[in-house]
Amino acid sequence: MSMVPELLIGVLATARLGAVHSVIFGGFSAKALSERINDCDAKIVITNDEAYRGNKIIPLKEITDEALENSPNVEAVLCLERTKGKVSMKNGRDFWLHELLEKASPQCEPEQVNSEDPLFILYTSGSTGKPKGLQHTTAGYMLWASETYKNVFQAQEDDIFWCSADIGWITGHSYIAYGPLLNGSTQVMFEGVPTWPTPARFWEIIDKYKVTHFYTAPTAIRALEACEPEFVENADLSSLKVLGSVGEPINEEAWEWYNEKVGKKKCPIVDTWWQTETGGIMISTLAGKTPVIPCHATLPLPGVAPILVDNDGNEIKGNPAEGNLCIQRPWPGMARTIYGDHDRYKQTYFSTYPGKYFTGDGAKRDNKGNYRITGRVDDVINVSGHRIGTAEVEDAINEHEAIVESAVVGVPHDIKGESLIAFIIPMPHKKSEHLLESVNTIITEHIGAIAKVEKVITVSGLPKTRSGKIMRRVLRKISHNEIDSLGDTSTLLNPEVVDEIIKIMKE
Ligand code: 7RM
Repeated sequence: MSMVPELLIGVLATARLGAVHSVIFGGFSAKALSERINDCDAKIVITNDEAYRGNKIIPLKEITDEALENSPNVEAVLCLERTKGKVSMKNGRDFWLHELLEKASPQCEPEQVNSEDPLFILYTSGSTGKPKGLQHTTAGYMLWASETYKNVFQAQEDDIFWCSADIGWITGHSYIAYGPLLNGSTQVMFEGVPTWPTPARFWEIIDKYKVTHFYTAPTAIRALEACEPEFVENADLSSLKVLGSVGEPINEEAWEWYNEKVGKKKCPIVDTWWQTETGGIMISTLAGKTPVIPCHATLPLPGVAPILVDNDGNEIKGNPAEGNLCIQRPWPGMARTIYGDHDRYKQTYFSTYPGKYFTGDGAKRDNKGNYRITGRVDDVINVSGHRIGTAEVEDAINEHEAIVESAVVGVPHDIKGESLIAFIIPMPHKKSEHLLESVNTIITEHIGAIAKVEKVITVSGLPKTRSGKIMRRVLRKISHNEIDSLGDTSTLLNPEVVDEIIKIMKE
């Protein structure tokens, strides 16, 4: 569904029934939707006829219909009438929500469940393989969403909270659906995009509803910073008390702009570091209670035990320090498993540094113990605050009839933070015109438009280890123009391709 009230109601209603929800972002393709439905054994799908997204219409029911061709176990589809666009309804399977509601009883006793019973499954990308369905529990997750909301944002009785995330991501789960509501907060829910109909949209909403707490992502801040200053200057933003940032490291320029133009230098900025896996915020300033340091998440929340380790897993003691960010002890909100694959859960999070939860992020710690997250140290790329696994994108590209093999890396991007570029080996004798376009068509079909690549670079070989693994590190360094620090490439299976790729990139 799009960000309509019925989405939030659907989430809470599912929990009330003691059932498990899995919200899937409306930007995913039919194939991605079907894979997730099948992986979590979903029985009922709730969707819109269509969704409005800026000036576009997204045919959600049509995408669902296509997905269900490969998801035979779904028993019912509930469809919200949103645009009144034309859709086809399958007899016995598809139901209009408004018709069901006419006959439904207004009474529904909440089902009692155990604290460790699953509340939801949410899919996220990792460095290898297919997206993982992270399973969160009823009591632990809700406790963590609720307490972190209260402590970090410090919203009071009459405050108005607005988190601009989509409920299709964990930020929307924890800081729209659960955290604020568990605390009785009043909040704004927004169905739209920041730049439509004009880039004043966010600021007008803050002005109109007298928003006091605003929580968004650096990518949105950068996109709006790049627009004419009148858009932000013409709105009355004096209601704001606290600003939040989430999803990716915030760069200094964006931080300063957010602080000056939006917060008028009077609103603490809480830079909140956390993950789908952690359920809620782990490292952050507590608004008005602990110090703000530009671009720093600062200190762990009570009960959170971060630790930095080197690549061999040794703890880096003392300050300042830099290393791989791990968490030493469990916390109530942590995901309990990857649905259907507990071994993968252990392998992904607890095997790199035995006995510790590995976040996949790198971090620095200053003299006073404040953390600054530097970004992913694995093959996950953060595009506009969305986690994209290189393996997933490569799998899609490799389906291209004119491509033998591919490797995807992230490169810095002014607005998105990072964008994707693909190195590809073309199939001999196949015509490969309009490669960028056709590669992006395949990616859009397999995953969704959020995973599109910015560039396709044709090479004759990809740097590989002797065991056949693609050395994305080498490609990353070349595309970041860090050729001097490539490290030893002589142990590669095919060191000669490195020079070739450097030459192509220079051209
Ligand atoms: C909440 C969310 C998680 C990844 C995480 C980081 C990055 C998130 C920050 C951040 C620097 C932050 N969940 N990340 N917050 N990096 N500073 N304040 O985004 O599962 O979708 O992504 O996002 O790399 O591992 S997520």
